[in-house]
Formats: sequence, structure tokens, C-alpha cells
Amino acid sequence: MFSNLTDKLETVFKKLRGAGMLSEKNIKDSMREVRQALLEADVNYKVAKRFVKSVQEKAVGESVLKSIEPGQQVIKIVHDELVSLLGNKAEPIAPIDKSPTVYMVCGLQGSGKTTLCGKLALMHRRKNKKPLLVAADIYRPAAVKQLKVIADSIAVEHFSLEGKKPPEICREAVKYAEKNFIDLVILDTAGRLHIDDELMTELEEIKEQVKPDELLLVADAMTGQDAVKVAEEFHKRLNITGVVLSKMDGDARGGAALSIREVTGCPIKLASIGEKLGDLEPFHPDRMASRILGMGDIVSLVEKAQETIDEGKAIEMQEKLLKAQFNFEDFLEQMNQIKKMGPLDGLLKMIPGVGKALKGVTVDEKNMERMVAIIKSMTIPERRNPGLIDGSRKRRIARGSGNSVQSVNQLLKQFYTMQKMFSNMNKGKFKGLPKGMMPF
Ligand SMILES: Nc1nc2c(ncn2[C@@H]2O[C@H](COP(=O)(O)OP(=O)(O)OP(=O)(O)O)[C@@H](O)[C@H]2O)c(=O)[nH]1
Ligand SMILES: [Mg+2]
Repeated sequence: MFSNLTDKLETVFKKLRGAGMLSEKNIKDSMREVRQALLEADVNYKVAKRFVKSVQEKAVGESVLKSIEPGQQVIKIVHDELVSLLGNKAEPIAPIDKSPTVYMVCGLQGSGKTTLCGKLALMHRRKNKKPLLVAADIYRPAAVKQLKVIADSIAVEHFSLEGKKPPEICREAVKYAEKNFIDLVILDTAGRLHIDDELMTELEEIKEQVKPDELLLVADAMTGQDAVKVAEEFHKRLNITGVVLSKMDGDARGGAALSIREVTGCPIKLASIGEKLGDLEPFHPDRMASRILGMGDIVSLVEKAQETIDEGKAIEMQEKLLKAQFNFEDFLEQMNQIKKMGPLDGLLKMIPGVGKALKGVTVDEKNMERMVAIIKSMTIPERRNPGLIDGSRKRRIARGSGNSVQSVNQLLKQFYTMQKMFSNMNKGKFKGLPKGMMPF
């Protein structure tokens, strides 16, 4: 997402930065290009027009034009306007401060409601809260089962009632939650292909019955301006408290993300960035703006690492590395930790400047997979003491993991090099990581 827009804006900015002196005309020309780039990204035309006008007004001021680096200043103005377009500050979802707190999730068919319910449940379970997933979609035949499968997969409780209408199911679910020390009730409502009166009436009724603390609309970012229209309609009828943009990992052009807040006035609270239940992020306007402008998003990257990597294990690993005592079991653990963080190229792109450099490069995750397969074919004693691995063991490991003996040799070589390197490091002779020695 946003990659085309980012490219286009980078080209405009390059010109701006290159020009030592800026005139009103320079800026006007650049702003025309910015407006074009926004429209091509499917940003609502009124929003694009207002955006450019506002940047222009601020940019032609004397203090900018006469400054030492006017180009840089204009870029900062664009950045700040983008942040404001996206909603200024991050708006967190309602805190879990009563028992139970209720989140109601609504949206059109296939927008990602059920998935989001699972993601919210997992997010709060990880914070030691007790969620309850409520099946309030009784119309699509497999919907109740789908939610149950999700609930089971993350060991969260599930609630459904046969033969009852959604408003009653939701009311009963809240009663059940009150009696069973549930912290958070998450209502998964039904979707429709289009907004219709029947659906809206039912959602209004649920809202009336349970008085949710948070009424989230899931808007599919892939549908561009349609998502914005849908959000407007839902907001008019239901007074939603927040928007969740789903499928932000797709190749949508970004128009929905950039227009929805401005058009509806409703904050974007979360971004759904994949099909897996861990793929949910708080929405931060400033970080998103930096990402759009190709400045990277180092803060989210660090947060992601902190969330998924077990700190205790990381410290333990560091100690082992320094003593050069690590073995293949540690190696495997390390790979797992990295894998938990998600696709590597996605992560690397968040580092400032790396996005562009990585264009067209795919991180060799196959190589990582191969290493993991080889290590998994080793016996525990072999993993703990790689010195045991002789010729015949190598052949067995290669056969077991579906690799060549060469690949096994290569992995062992990498392992010994790393061990030596860390041992040297400990002795103060560290010279940096040899190129190609790490699998990524
Ligand atoms: N790539 C990607 N896929 C997603 C995301 N969120 C949901 N999906 C996928 O979108 C499809 C629909 O998701 P659901 O959660 O079932 O959508 P829903 O709104 O509950 O659908 P209905 O109950 O039929 O109205 C599924 O295949 C999900 O895996 C996301 O953030 N990224
Ligand atoms: Mg659903």
C-alpha cells in the first residue's frame, strides 16, 4: 500500500530539495504534482484539493521561502498536513475498565469483521484479559462455526444461542459475561453486500440493547472510495466510535486511509494488516504519514519486536552468544522469534530509507526455512553438541530434511563461523559480521 504515492511524492520532493531557492511558482507547480499523486492514489478529490490548498498557504509564507532549506521546510509542512489529515494523534480503543466492557464490530460483508473480532480477542488475551467472542451473525450458514474455530485457536471463550435473534443473543452474552468474570465482550455482527435498512435497524437494536463502549466499523481499505462512502453511511445511522481499516497489507492505493477520517470525522483507531490473528496495529497518524513519505516507521518496528520477542529469552540468548555457548537449539529458538515478527521484507521496509533500497529484493526466507528444516532433522544431542555430527550423521540429516549434504555442511560452517566470531567478540576482537553469514 502507498508505494506508488510514496514514489510520486519522493520525486516531487527531490525537485524541491534540489532547488536552492524556492519561489511561489516552484511551490505551486510542486503542489499541482502532489494533488495529482493524491488523486491517483484514489484520495477523495475534495480532500486532495483542501490538502494542497492548505499546504500551499503555509508554504509560500516568507519564513519558509527565505529559510536556509526551503525544500525541507515544505516537506515538513506536507508531513504535518498529512498527520492532520489522518487525525493528528492516535486514538486508542476504549479501555477495559468495567466488567464487562463491550466492543461491537460491524461492517459490510467480507470486510474482515470476524477476523477483527479474533484479533481483538487475542490482543486483550495477551494482556491477561478474559474476552468472550459472541456470534451475532446468524444469517451466513458457516459464520457461527467460523467464529468458534477462531475462538478455539486462541483459547478464548465463545458464545452463541440457537434460534434467537442477534439483539437477544448480544443481550444474553452480556448477562453471561457479568456472571462469569469476562472482561471484554466482542460482538461479531452480520454483514451485507450493501447497506440496507434491515441490517441497519438490527444493528441499531443491538446498540440500543447492549450500549457498547466501542462501536467499530471495519472498512476494507482495498475498496478505496467505496469504503469511505460506507463509513459515512454507517456513521450517520449508528454514530460509530471508531474505524478499523482492514486489508492494509493489500495493494490498495491508499485513498481510503487518506480520506476516511476527513470525510467522516470519525477516528481511525486500528489497522488490520494481514490474515493472521496477530496482524493488528494501533493506527498512528504521524507514523503513517512518515511511512507514506518514505521516511520509514522505526517506532512501530521496535514496538513489534518488543511485543513478539520474549525479553527474557533475548537476554538469555545474548549471554549465551557472548560466552559463545549457543547451540543449534538456541539457533532454532532465534529463528522462531524472528518468524513470529512476520514477513521480513515487510519489517525491513519500516526502516527509514530501506524501503526504496529494497525495491524488487526479496528476503531469502526460503533459506531460513531450509536451515530450520535441517536443524529439526538433528537429534537433540546433535543440536546441543554439533561436534557430534560426523559424515554418516550428516547424510542422515540431509536425507531427513530433504536437503543435500552440501547444505548441511554449509549450515555447520555458518554455525562455527558465528561461534568463532562471538568468541572473538568476547575477547574484544570483534570485526563485524562477515557478509552472507546470516541467513537474512
Ligand atoms: N490480507 C488480509 N486479509 C484479511 C484481513 N482481514 C480479513 N481478511 C480476509 O478477508 C476475508 C473475509 O474476512 P472475514 O473476517 O470473514 O470477514 P467478515 O466481515 O466477517 O465477512 P462476513 O461475515 O461474510 O460478512 C477472509 O478471507 C480473511 O482472511 C487483512 O487485514 N488482510
Ligand atoms: Mg463474519
